[in-house]
Amino acid sequence: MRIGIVCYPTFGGSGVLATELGKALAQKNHQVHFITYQQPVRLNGFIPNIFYHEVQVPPYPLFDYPPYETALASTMVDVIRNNNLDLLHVHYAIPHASAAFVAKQILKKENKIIPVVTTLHGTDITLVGRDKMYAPVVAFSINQSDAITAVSQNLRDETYKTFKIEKEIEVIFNFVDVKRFTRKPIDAFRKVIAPNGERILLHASNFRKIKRVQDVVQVFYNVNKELPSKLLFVGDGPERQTAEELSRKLGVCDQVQFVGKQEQMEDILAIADLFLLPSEYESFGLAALEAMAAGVPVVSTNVGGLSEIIIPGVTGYMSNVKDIESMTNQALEILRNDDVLKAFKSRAADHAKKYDINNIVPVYERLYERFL
Ligand code: GMT
Repeated sequence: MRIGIVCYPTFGGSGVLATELGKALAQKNHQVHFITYQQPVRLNGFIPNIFYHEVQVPPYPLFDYPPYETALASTMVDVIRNNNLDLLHVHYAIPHASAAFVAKQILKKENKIIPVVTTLHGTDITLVGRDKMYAPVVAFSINQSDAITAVSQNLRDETYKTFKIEKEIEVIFNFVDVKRFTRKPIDAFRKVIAPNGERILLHASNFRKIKRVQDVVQVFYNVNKELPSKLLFVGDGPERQTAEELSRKLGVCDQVQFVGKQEQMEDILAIADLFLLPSEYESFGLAALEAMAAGVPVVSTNVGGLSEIIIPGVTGYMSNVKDIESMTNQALEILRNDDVLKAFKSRAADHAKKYDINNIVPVYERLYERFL
């Protein structure tokens, strides 16, 4: 098949998932055309069967707000026409689903029917999408999609609660390439981060408010009082300063390292002992799944779809949002004893196999085939 994939090209989970899906489809001999405003971060090097089309928004002095959605819809039309695409798969509803609707209408006039699959990822429904400045267009364009998928049951339920959706929303869980994340730790790297064999705690995200990075620092501060440990922050975003200031205020800044945006997550996760994810909401928590695939147990909040991937007491633990004490106790329980930690690590890695790329990508392929 010839498939167009539209997504955010950044480090966010929706873009990562869309890129990994495109790469997996290309390996299975589908022709995949990415349509984004930048080269997606996980799309590096030359990959056969993959094409990249950049959306450019020509500037004009009149535009205080450059019309990205118009440029995106026009690029979609151009790519679909010139490459005879069979299907368009858009990830994250805003503004991709409405741009796809416009492109579809234009092509219909030329007798070209292009089915549109929209995958909902989370905040496109639960946070941004429900804002009244976006909601009518989001609801309309989701309903106009030929198929709608959500990355967890929780997100499907939230979508039905938030909008009047007239179609079935299919749940297709996010996935991880287990083989890629099954890595031996690089000893020299571990030594640089934790020279005296300290436990390594890790948080990776886009540092938005919803991630509650201040709770990561608080939990680490408590753990660090009891156990020699280090904290690695991977990623970047608006709350980085908050995390940095708090770790300075609590006197743990020497034990905390900000390593910025990283592509080689598998190498970083390989040296970690515990992943902290105290978010206010996660539709799924792809970062937590990648951690588990690398054999890293997760201590998180019990929000959104996290309970669909974390088994409490087996692959990690979950607590109420802001419950620092509970998250601290859970972290300590996992980290205190070598054997307990080893058991959590091995069960986390085992459980992640359920979401392996080889199990989930065929589900998307079967969905696409329905439109052939
Ligand atoms: O974080 C966001 O605002 C959007 C989005 C993204 O691009 O990272 O994240 C969502 O999609 C991921 C992939 O499906 C999920 O794993 C994340 O849980 C979800 N984020 C939220 O729901 C906050």
